[in-house]
Amino acid sequence: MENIIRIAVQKSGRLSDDSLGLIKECGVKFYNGKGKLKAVSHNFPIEFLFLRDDDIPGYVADGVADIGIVGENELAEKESNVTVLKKLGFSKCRLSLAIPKGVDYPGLSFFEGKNIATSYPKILQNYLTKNGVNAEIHEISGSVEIAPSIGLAEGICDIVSSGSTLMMNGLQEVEKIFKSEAVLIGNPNLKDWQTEIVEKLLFRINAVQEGKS
Ligand code: PRT
Ligand code: ZN
Repeated sequence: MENIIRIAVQKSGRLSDDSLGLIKECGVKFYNGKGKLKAVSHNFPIEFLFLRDDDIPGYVADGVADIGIVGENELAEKESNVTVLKKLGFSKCRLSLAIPKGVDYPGLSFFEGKNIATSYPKILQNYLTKNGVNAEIHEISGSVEIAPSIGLAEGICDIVSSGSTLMMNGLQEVEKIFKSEAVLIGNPNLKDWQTEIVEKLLFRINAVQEGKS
């Protein structure tokens, strides 16, 4: 079999459509049947692995996939050993601290000794440490926005895009702690022939992006 590289992309979710859309705009053709976990292109030496976004940094660091597309938030949280090859400009969002609406906010000291619910404990801990705040972090995997209303935490740290989820849950955004967008990541130890293929793909991605700007 000829040499091909593997790219890890999100199976379904907020990154999937734009990730696959970008690859298609690069002229890379493939068939991804519903529910399929793998696909091979028939006009470019690349194979697709469809995964949960949480697993993408780890698979690329381990070399199971050579490259991948993931949000910078997920990448920072996993602290995996990968190289960021290119910022892709989609799936933009931020990680923010939020507290119930109407509660007075004097500044970061508000969180001293308080409980904060989040799915991003590492990014949050780094931020709190850097700012000299001691707070208790409660890691939960979803529906973080309801934590204050059920008495689990005084504040939350979660992804914000338009802000409407916070508003619907009676919360106010008080600190923006991390900015994120989708990035193309790569294993740091690619062989020369793999790097050559990645460079070809990057050349096409750059052309697509320049065509848009
Ligand atoms: O199943 P899998 O694990 O693969 O997916 P997932 O559910 O973990 O992630 P998914 O598909 O929701 O998001 C993938 C990535 O998209 C995230 O890691 C971010 O990098 C990026 N992204 C961009 C977002 C948002 N925008 C976003 N708005 N991820 C999540 N949200 C959620 C957020 O959690 C909150 O509940 O949307 C809500 C806030 O949105 P607004 O517009 O109401 O502020
Ligand atoms: Zn996920």
